[in-house]
Amino acid sequence: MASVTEEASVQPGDGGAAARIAVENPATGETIGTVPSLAPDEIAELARRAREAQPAWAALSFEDRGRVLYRAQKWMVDNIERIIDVVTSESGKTHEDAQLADYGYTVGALGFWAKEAEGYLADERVPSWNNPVVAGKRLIIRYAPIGLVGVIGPWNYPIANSFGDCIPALAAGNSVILKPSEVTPLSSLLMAEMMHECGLPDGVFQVATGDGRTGAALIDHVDVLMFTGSTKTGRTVMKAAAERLIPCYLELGGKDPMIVCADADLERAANAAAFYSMNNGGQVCISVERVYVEEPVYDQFVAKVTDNVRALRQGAPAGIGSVDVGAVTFPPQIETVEDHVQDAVQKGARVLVGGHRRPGAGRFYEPTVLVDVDHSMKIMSEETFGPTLPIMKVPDAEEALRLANDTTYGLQASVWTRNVERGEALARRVEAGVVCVNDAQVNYSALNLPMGGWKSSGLGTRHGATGIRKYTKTQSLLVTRLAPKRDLHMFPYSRRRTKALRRLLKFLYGRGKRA
Ligand code: TXE
Repeated sequence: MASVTEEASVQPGDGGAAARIAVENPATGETIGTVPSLAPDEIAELARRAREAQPAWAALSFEDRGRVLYRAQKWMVDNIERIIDVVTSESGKTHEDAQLADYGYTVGALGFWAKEAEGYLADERVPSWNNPVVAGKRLIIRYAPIGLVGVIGPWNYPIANSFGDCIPALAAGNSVILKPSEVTPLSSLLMAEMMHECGLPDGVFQVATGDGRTGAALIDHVDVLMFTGSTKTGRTVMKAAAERLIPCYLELGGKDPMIVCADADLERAANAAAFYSMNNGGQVCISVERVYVEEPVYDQFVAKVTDNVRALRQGAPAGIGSVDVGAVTFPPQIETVEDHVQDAVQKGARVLVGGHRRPGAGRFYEPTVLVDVDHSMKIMSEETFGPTLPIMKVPDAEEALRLANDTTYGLQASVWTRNVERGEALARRVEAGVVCVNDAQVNYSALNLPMGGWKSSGLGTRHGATGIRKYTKTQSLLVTRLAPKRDLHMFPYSRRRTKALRRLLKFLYGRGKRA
């Protein structure tokens, strides 16, 4: 076990008076550490430090800030075992799941934002020819750091979905306070230790451990909020942000559909269905949550998926390559998974693989495949967020599309066909923020491709230009160099100048035929 244990102590503001939160290893049931639950006055103190530190950090060049991020990247490379140990031990996920996303995503993101932040945030010149009132003036868009960024994270990816969102905020010149999930706070504390060792000035990045009350207190102090979690809490968070009139970006739940057309590469589609529904124990906001298969290939697809899922090894991770599917990280989540499977079975679904909580130590739910499902069942309409794969037979892709869009969610989706033109055409009709053709989830690694939900799956995006500009204040500059003593539209109004202006407007906008 890594050294972020017992008394996780890199937390500033831990006055010791606050209640402590025990951190459990979900794969073994052991308590592996405790962290403080910060009270509102301690959050206020963190915010004060953050605001004190931010101007000097913002005054550095992109290159200088990038240097700290590059150092952190090297730190991650040098400390890979320790990082993966902390993530696996507090989440119960496999080494491979921790390596691919929490580690792999973040180590790449540090370099990406170090390199790209300047380009995304460079001053932009916009043309002034579109209105005579501003013609010839210099028009500039500037992206200034917003100040203090609050990030509230979930438990499913303790580094990627928490610290990962802090990186562009730091690159943009902000200070950041991260409130990790109370279920998995140790990874974020390790990231704070890393940033400190890599020379980030004190106060620029701080971790505020605690539960929802600590998160609510944080919203009272920040200038912008990035939240990842449930739709229910997302609504609460947005109300609090509205009270303060601060921008708020939300990445919430999903019920991502997979549409398998009859001409798909079935082998690849079946491998992908098993992997993208079960990786990270299915606890992925962009997990394949439901599948629609065109009738001619349904039986073949189900047989392949069933074989794949039956072969999965599950248990407490005991090193690299030891198991395929890990534990259920969040205690109440296993009740949700059980409830969804039982509800489906009661309404006529058949379980082909799994279908039970595993007895013994740790919190595990068997990788589960269900068929004969329909939209009256929770497993097809509510986020399950577990190792389940319900598969539904459809007459054609049009029906699949109708069912795919029959949801309040709209995070991601995938379409599988050898006819990529048709696949892309179908993808454009899916109501989701991201749609992959012959792929799933991997778009998250494309850091220059925005990712965010439609409908109840969220607001705003991470990644790409919008993923860093959301941590800035846009300032527009208009600079006039050469100008007459008095412009045509200024006082005093006169008949002659008004008529001249009117002729100009008619000349500019009144020519040409209209249909
Ligand atoms: O999320 P919450 P939970 C989904 C998944 C899961 C469900 C609930 O379906 O079953 O969400 O998970 C903090 N003000 N996802 O209960 O409550 C909280 O401390 C400010 C999808 O963990 O949304 C934690 O840090 N903050 C998701 C964070 O919000 C508050 C990943 C998320 O908690 C708060 C995980 C408040 N009032 C679960 N209340 C995804 N999109 O990837 C709580 N928090």
